[in-house]
Amino acid sequence: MINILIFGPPGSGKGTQSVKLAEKFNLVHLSTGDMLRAEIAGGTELGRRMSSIMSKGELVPDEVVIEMIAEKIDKTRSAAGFLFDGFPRTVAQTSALGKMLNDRGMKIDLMLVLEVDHEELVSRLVARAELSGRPDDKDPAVIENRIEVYKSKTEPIINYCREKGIYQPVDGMGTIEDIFKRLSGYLKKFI
Ligand code: B4P
Repeated sequence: MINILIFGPPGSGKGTQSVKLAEKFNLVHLSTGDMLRAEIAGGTELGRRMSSIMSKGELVPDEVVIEMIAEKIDKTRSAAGFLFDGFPRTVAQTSALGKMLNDRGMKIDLMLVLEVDHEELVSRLVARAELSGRPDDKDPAVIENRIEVYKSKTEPIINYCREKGIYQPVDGMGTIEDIFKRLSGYLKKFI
């Protein structure tokens, strides 16, 4: 079993690359962003509560995403491995994931961090707003806030993973296929 974190600021290509990597390496793709958007689309009580937080570009409470992930892991224990996309996003989520995996005899093997220029992030998200209609992509101020939230709350996780020896920065600039080849190269070393 191999467990991978795919990491990077909003618009860095986490979701885009995760779909491709999960298919190629037969991993279960767990995206907390997708799970939360499914709650909103389904009109659930949780979705209604999370929608206003997400549309401002803020992070939803740690306990909400931790519970979602734990449920998914337990439903798919026979998987060849998990690809965590957009989770963890805070130091508290990272500790919770470490404990969750440890309790189940699993661990994080690799953290892939996509590195992308600021202007490129903004331009990708603005372009996606046209197609996706995502409220958090529509407003440039919300995009900037998401990038700020990434820097203040999510980036500190990198130090934790560096200390564990699982940190791998990856150039996230270029075409989707070029970046996919780079990421695949790192995964192949584990599979
Ligand atoms: P996410 O769904 O994780 O979304 P994201 O950070 O915006 O990145 P995403 O993965 O979707 O985009 P990608 O870079 O692939 O989070 C959304 C919100 O949910 C958060 O702001 C937060 O409120 C909440 N949330 C989620 N997880 C949470 C957690 N754990 N804790 C608390 N809150 C949480 O792609 C962006 C665009 O770029 C796409 O249109 C894509 O086609 C394009 N693109 C990708 N690669 C490209 C390339 N190489 N060249 C050109 N375009 C490219």
